[in-house]
Amino acid sequence: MPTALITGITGQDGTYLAEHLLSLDYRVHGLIRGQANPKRQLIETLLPDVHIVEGDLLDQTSLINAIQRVEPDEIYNLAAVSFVPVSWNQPELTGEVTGLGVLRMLEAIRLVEGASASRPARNARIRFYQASSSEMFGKVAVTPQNEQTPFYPRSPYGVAKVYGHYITVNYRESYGIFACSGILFNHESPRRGPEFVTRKISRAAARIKLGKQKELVLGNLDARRDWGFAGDYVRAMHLMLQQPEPDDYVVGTGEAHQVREFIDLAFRHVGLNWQDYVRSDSQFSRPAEVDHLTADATKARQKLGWQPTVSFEELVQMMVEADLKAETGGR
Ligand code: NDP
Ligand code: GDR
Repeated sequence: MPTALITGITGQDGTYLAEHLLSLDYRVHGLIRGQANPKRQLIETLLPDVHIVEGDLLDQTSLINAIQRVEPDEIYNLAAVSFVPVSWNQPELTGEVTGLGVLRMLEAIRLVEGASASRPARNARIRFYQASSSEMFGKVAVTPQNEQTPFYPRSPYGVAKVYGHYITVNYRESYGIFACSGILFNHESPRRGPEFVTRKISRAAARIKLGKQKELVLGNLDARRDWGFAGDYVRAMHLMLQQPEPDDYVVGTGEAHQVREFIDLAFRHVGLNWQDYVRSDSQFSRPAEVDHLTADATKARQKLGWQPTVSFEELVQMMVEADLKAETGGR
């Protein structure tokens, strides 16, 4: 039975990945931080088969301890300060967790596997996945973006992810660690945090329909993103670690849509005209915006055999339906 350790188990991707690995008969451990993390109970209820291990990406020793205790075959590093606007308010924390946290995880693997500059980890057992991001492309040089596209991050979050990406590549090349980086484009689900734009919209559409909310205030409605379903993307993470050689892969649908298209579909799904309820306010605008992201996932399709199964329209409907159910006490 293979064993996996997932950091960021309490996040959107952590729960989907844990479910996927459990369905493949993995023994799954999830790293949870904090003395009394309020999301711990959520994991114990939603994923009773996941074993909880305590640790924090800010604490090197806790990561070494976690690896020594769990003895994982695969580590998925999903933990991060992941909300882009927060990264301007807390840039140092973002750098520490989202950037240096990756180094701490890799150092923990290097130390446990006994690799050094003079002795690469030749019989390395642990396979490592780093959650890189399309935010690294930022002010894009070309469209669509693939593994060769240069990075131009536009936020402290994006800059921290670039560090995490290259330190992963560097530990692979320096120490022979089986380390992969998945450059994933935006992926959403009913479990998406309510601060992200898709969930903010699906939740508002449901609540406005039910008379619980009057309006929805957003920032830039012109931004374009390549949005897919999170449940599809965790399959790609797992596939990357099953390949004969470690490598980096872009994962996305190849289709970009404007924020206003997401709004239009969500409100139409509940029979409302969005122009009557939505307005834009600069309080939700960003100091430097990423205008347009589109994935070229040819390599993931060809080498991993990966493809998305949920269309943009189906994703919007899934999220609005889930929020309607949640708001009427169905979840
Ligand atoms: P979430 O924001 O839902 O989850 C982030 C997770 O990180 C939470 O479990 C959080 O735990 C944990 N975390 C934060 N700080 C620490 C810390 N110091 N030590 C340990 N754990 C910590 O993110 P997603 O699930 O959406 O994304 C997963 C990863 O993929 C992230 O790295 C994100 O940046 C990246 N990514 C996401 C994309 C997306 O569209 N969803 C696209 C590309 C990349 P807690 O509950 O304790 O706060
Ligand atoms: P993003 O996701 O920044 O792409 O990062 P988010 O949903 O926050 O923003 C997407 C786009 O929508 C615009 N927008 C708004 N965004 C939010 N959150 N709230 C609003 O009110 C609003 N109005 C307009 C934004 O300006 C932006 O252009 C996500 C995260 O999951 C990252 O961790 C991950 O790396 C990337 O996706 C890929």
